[in-house]
Amino acid sequence: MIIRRTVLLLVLMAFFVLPNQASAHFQLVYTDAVVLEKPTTMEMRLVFGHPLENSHVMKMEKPLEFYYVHKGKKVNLLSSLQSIMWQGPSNKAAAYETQVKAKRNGDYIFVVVPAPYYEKSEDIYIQQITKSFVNRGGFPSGWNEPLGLKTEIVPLNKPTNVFVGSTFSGVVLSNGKPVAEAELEIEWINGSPDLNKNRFGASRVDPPSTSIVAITDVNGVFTFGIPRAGDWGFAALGVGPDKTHNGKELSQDAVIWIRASDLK
Ligand SMILES: [Cu+2]
Repeated sequence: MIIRRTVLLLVLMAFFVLPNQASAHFQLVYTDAVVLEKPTTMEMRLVFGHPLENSHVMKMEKPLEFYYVHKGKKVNLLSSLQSIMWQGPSNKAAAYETQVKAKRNGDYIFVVVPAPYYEKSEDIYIQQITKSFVNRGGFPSGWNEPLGLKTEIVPLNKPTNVFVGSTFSGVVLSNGKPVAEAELEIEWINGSPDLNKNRFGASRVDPPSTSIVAITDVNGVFTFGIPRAGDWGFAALGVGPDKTHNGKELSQDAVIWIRASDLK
């Protein structure tokens, strides 16, 4: 009887829990403060994980590209990356760190082009071309401009200064063209990143039972109402022009991170 109940429970779990889990992959380009007043050396981390579910972290290979764009000028950061191990709630995985000086006013737009990651459970490669933003001095300088990436999300609201209760909109581009009906997964960093210990903290909320999804309109635009302060990530799935890698399907995704705060 107990065995039967256990089997039934496992079947139910497989049916109801596994397919519904809100566990989208997200490439993180993370730093603690995204609005800087003084010249600052930023601690940056590149981590590949499931931020809302706050479950296992995935192994990153050395990225193909990592740089920032400041007032139209590209500053290569690839050679500054150092390998680290990042601790998730259930495992550790290879990640990267670096320190970046922000001396001048304006927007620092970070871009990582990761090496494609082989996801066994889906038998596909995933490559999340990811943008995140830091502003110094309150002077905007290009956060709303496309960077000419294979695929990217261009923000329509200032990504370093989004308030809880307002909305965030963006345009999904592939080869510079808006993508209609693109599906986006939306997540919030549930376990606060601890950059001293290179780990995610404990989950602060129970993740929703299914993923949060938005679809772009005919102009490639999506909008999401921000319910909580912190880091929100948007991943447009499979929108990039590259469709295969090593003879297998490639999901080339565009990811953007924004920082939301409470209006006090
Ligand atoms: Cu994963």
